[in-house]
Amino acid sequence: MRLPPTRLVATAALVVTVVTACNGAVAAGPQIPPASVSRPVIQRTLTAHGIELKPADLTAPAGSDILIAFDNADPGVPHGLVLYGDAAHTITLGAAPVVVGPDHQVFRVAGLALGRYQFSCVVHPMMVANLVVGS
Ligand SMILES: [Cu+2]
Repeated sequence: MRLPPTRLVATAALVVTVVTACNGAVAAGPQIPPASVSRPVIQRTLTAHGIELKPADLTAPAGSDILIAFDNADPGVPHGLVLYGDAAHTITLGAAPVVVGPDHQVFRVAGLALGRYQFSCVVHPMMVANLVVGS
């Protein structure tokens, strides 16, 4: 089949646009560290129960990868956990998708610098917990 010249140009422009969009999405997406990176790995657990995150405060050493185990213990209630890097909740460091409890998920956060970080539920923003990364 032979496309008329105008149709061919439109098709080529569409392909270029899609490729550009894909490249932009990859560059802006979260950087997943390769499995071969030899940082220490620790695990912390957060539970959603009674529309609260427990415990309210977690600690972790700087530079360790953290496996966040998120336990949604509220039957029939959707929760989605996000770890933010700033108080305004504009920097997302890791997240578990929204799921209806009871459910259990694990996500990995790459080594963090010293500081204070905050967990929150995307469905219930008043559900918060702190992560204090120390030395
Ligand atoms: Cu929630």
